[in-house]
Amino acid sequence: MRLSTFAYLSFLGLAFSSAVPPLGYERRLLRDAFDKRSSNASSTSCFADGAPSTVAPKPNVWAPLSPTDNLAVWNFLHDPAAGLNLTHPDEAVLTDNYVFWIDVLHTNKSDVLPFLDGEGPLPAKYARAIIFQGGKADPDSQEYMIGPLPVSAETTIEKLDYMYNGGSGGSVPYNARYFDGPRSTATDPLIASIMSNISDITAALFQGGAYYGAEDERSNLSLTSGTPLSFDGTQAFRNIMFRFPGPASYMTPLDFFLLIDCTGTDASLYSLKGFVTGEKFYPTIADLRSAFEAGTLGAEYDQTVDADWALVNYKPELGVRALEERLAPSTIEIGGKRYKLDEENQYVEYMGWSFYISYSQTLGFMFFDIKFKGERIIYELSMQEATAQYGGNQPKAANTVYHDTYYQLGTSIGTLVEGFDCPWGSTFWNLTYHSRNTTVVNEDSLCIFEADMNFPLSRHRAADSNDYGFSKFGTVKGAALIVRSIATVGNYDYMFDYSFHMDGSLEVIVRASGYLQSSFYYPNQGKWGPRIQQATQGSLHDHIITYKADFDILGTSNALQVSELKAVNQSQPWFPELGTFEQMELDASIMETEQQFNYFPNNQAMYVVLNQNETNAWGEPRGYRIVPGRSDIHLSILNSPWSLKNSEFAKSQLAVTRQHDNEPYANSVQNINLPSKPQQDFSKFFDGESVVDEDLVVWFNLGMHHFTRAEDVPVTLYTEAYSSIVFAPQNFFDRAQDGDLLNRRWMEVDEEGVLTYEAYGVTLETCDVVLEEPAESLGTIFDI
Ligand SMILES: *[C@@H]1O[C@H](CO)[C@@H](O)[C@H](O)[C@H]1NC(C)=O
Ligand SMILES: *[C@@H]1O[C@H](CO)[C@@H](O)[C@H](O)[C@H]1NC(C)=O
Ligand SMILES: *[C@@H]1O[C@H](CO)[C@@H](O)[C@H](O)[C@H]1NC(C)=O
Ligand SMILES: *[C@@H]1O[C@H](CO)[C@@H](O)[C@H](O)[C@H]1NC(C)=O
Ligand SMILES: *[C@@H]1O[C@H](CO)[C@@H](O)[C@H](O)[C@H]1NC(C)=O
Ligand SMILES: *[C@@H]1O[C@H](CO)[C@@H](O)[C@H](O)[C@H]1NC(C)=O
Ligand SMILES: *[C@@H]1O[C@H](CO)[C@@H](O)[C@H](O)[C@H]1NC(C)=O
Ligand SMILES: *[C@@H]1O[C@H](CO)[C@@H](O)[C@H](O)[C@H]1NC(C)=O
Ligand SMILES: *[C@@H]1O[C@H](CO)[C@@H](O)[C@H](O)[C@H]1NC(C)=O
Ligand SMILES: [Cu+2]
Repeated sequence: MRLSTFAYLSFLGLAFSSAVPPLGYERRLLRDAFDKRSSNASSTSCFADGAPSTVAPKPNVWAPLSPTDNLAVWNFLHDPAAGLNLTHPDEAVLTDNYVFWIDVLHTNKSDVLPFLDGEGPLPAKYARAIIFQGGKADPDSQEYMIGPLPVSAETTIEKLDYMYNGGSGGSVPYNARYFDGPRSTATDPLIASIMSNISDITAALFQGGAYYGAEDERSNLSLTSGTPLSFDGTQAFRNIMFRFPGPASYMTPLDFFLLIDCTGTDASLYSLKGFVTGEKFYPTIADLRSAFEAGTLGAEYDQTVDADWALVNYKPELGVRALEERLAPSTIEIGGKRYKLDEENQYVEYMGWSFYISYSQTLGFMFFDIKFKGERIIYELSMQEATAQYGGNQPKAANTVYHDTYYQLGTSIGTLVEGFDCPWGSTFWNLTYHSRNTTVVNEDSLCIFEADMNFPLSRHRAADSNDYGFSKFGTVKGAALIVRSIATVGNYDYMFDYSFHMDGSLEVIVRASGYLQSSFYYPNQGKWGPRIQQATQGSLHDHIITYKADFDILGTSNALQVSELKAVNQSQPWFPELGTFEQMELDASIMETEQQFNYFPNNQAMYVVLNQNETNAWGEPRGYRIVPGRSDIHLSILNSPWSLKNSEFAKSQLAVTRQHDNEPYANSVQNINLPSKPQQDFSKFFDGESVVDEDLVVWFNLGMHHFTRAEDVPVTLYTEAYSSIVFAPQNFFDRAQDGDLLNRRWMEVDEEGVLTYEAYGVTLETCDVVLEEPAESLGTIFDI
């Protein structure tokens, strides 16, 4: 469509700049020259306007805590009357009690449904708080629930034990609790003393690099140790790897590891366990020194001190690509926004879809009450955990398993760059979370936009025996609403997309970019990944992103149907010459009990969540299919001591459970340091309960086996590191939900060759730029 393309471009030039909403500070920093161009051209373009507003049918009962409630809870906890004997975190040492964080507590579904669907009361709001209790005789971390909110005479502080099945409720042993500032500070004197003692050795091995302590200006090595740092909470250790510091320190690891024991709250008892370098273990300083003096230490390659190669900036040395100085194509909501928002209630309506968005500091954005054309499909859709497990013949990679909720993944969701992270003109929402008694705003951290799918939703050109090639020709526009956020948790930038398609299907996508957690490169270590730079190995690892989909297909009475495609030998009397012959048939059954399971080999089974009591016009039960997308994997290793019982949710592609108020989450946020004695053991959800005609929850995993490569430098690419799944109507309707869309073209050619072309009033000129679509152009488009 040559003419239309021309119209589109002039349209851009005319009206682009007025699409920009008021800017905040960080956004202003991020804005680039293109975006700054601010003409005063008439702002009459359709897409310049924000989304029309709507009013949510009910208030958002899943909303995060308000700043007022957070402050009130903070003050309530710190009131001496609460009896918690809390110290301010800034002043706290290991043997004090202090607040780790406060967040909203999941609202029980059994309280929400009567409110949402009937005249039930507004569910009470509760906060949850994790308090480190180093001041106790048996120090631990204890989680509390505080409510109802707002704080009043009725508000109480109770131990939050009910949702943990590990046996100790909301209590986590001191050794396994989050490794925060005070714990890190407590280990530094030991590390500094050991590393000062051997500074001549590290300087000789690592280009003058030495470590004298976190606050010592002479230190020019940085250190890192990950998780788990305990197996069952009776011990704590740090397997420390040294690196060259800087913005890309993840990419400049050194071949030097210090292993220490840091059990308990008495730092004077912390001790050296040994050193590792050159794949050898040295239990004492003396052992290390004698190896050094014997000249046996040292690596073949030097790590790069200047890691400019690891920055995501322009690298002219890669060459010039013709025409690359031109602006790249963009998705633009050219006809004006086609979704409605209730920002106060974080509620969205789009093309038949409606849903609420919520947010938690650990899980990030969550979706509730997802309906299509007024019928509920999913009660809750939320990311539950982002796990990564590494492999390598050295202590750091072998020891590393991450649960990113431990690091409060939700608070790592940051500002998005318009035009790059999300299309120009997207709706941006701020993210608000609380830190102690204050409220932090991460500006423009959620974006909402409708995107051209760049392929039609459906089409058919009915071949005919006339002379014109076709007689009837229909094609329907493909578009989807995408809700996106990006969490940068340490090294990785996880991009979370939820795509609401026109036909009632819903796609969940996760992508990963950012730095590899790399290792020092030794020759002949290909088993754990390739050499990707002078002295850097891309460490092999798995990413497993666990999600919860609490389906409510037309109510809570649902079942999971498994339709296996089977090859069977049959005979058919009209093919006597074949005798028995093989063909395929469907073997459908209903899954009886809760279980973890994997997709069939060759994807030879279909999974459908359906309501056996609700049928479509054809008498078929109405349901939604779970369609595997790209890279729907589970963890490669199932019996690692580092992820033994605290990562069970990562070990199957799918799972189905009965919904229970006391099983809201797949994982607990401090489970990572308890692999052999978990606070929450997902596998205990599977206790033989029936999932037939029950309220069921589907847990699914996306992820990537990260086969690292030189192209992970400087950072991993979103093109390759992505995984997806689709939930698609399966006999939910009586026909495809594309008939009611006006964004389509319909053409008919009669016997005389006269073309009728129907655009249903939807053309490019719905914006200012009026441009006739001249009839003669059709000839060139359709070659008739
Ligand atoms: C836009 O208009 C305002 C008010 O007339 C003026 O102050 C401003 O300089 C104009 N901006 C540009 C980029 O022309
Ligand atoms: C309160 O905690 C402090 C440590 O922060 C401790 O020294 C003190 O004994 C505690 N008081 C009570 C009454 O438990
Ligand atoms: C360094 O470590 C060795 C071996 O443990 C010890 O004998 C020596 O006293 C230490 N030196 C210093 C300065 O701490
Ligand atoms: C570390 O600091 C020392 C002393 O300033 C210097 O000689 C050496 O080059 C530095 N090494 C690195 C890797 O930064
Ligand atoms: C986002 O936060 C900034 C800074 O606090 C504020 O100016 C802006 O109005 C907020 N945006 C929205 C949509 O609330
Ligand atoms: C938050 O706590 C700090 C330190 O205790 C205090 O200075 C500040 O006034 C508090 N802010 C509010 C809003 O209460
Ligand atoms: C069908 O019969 C053939 C011949 O006996 C056999 O080789 C094949 O495995 C059978 N297929 C199935 C699905 O049983
Ligand atoms: C489904 O319908 C049957 C027959 O009407 C009824 O007996 C049964 O209780 C219904 N089941 C559910 C879960 O509603
Ligand atoms: C939520 O349900 C659990 C399990 O039934 C219960 O223990 C808990 O008290 C409920 N929470 C609220 C806020 O009512
Ligand atoms: Cu990776």
